[in-house]
Amino acid sequence: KDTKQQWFKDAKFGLFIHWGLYSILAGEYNGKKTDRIAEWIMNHLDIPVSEYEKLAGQFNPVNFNAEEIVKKAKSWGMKYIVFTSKHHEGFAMYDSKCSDYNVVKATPYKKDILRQLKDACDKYDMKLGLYYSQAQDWHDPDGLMYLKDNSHKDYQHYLDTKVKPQLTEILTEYGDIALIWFDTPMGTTPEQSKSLVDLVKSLQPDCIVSGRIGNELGEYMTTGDNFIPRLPYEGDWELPATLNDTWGFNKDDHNWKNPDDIIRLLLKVTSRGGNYLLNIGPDATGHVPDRSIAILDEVGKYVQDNADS
Ligand code: JFZ
Repeated sequence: KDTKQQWFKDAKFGLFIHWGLYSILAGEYNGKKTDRIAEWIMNHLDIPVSEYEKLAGQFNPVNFNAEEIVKKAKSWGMKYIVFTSKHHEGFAMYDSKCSDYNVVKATPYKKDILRQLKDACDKYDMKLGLYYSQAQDWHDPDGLMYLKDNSHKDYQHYLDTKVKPQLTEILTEYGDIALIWFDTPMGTTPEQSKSLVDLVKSLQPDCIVSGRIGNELGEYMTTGDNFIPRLPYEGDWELPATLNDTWGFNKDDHNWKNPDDIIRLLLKVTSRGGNYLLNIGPDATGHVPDRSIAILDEVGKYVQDNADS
């Protein structure tokens, strides 16, 4: 019997962390605001790679405190954290040997965010999964970009020279990784998806692969924001959700959800066998928005008061 995924079935509640260079723009570039999710600003406002990559030179999140975040997640009753090791922007939040476009080599901060987070997770016995944007990469010339012409690109070349080497790094240099949260597969072929699954499994057999690997090769279904599958649903599933209307930090998004509504949804999700993965988006200094903490403190209090274990 396959029990490697038991922890996921039991988890119920997790913390998503969206963090990258987009947190510097915080929803605004050259006086223009994005009305969409803030981590997509490069795409939505058509910011050229040569301009966007300069943001790395400003990234200095001195307020980032991995232990604080992990301790908070623990206090909220969460059982796992999923962190954006590389989002669509293409920037690695860890010390990558195969792309200098990363937090250690390209920023004044120079420290490995993933390393700090993993150390803190290990210390407090928290599972860490990694979001990795396998298809979209707006920095690599051969990475895909949603709603743009990708026909001239050598996608396979990008998979071979960036995705596979980077997946190998995050799965060999940071200890146990609970899951890889792939996303937006776009035109990835079944063979290509399979080759990524095989790579993950060859390096860490117990690492779970998310549904957004594409081509129905994932080991659980991750739904759209606020979408709950109809019963009966047999497989494992997870609902990722934001606390306002963005994943990455947006200074102008104050449309925060009500803690009571979040608690209601948590009950609905868990009663149907799913996991609720709630997001925070730290700002460019590494600070987690106060409102996010306040909401989760309230939700967490409910969870702790009603914990069954
Ligand atoms: C994707 C990303 O593009 C986004 O930036 C964020 O990381 C989010 C968690 O995942 O966005 C999606 C992808 C698929 C759906 C919704 C949002 N979906 O299937 O409903």
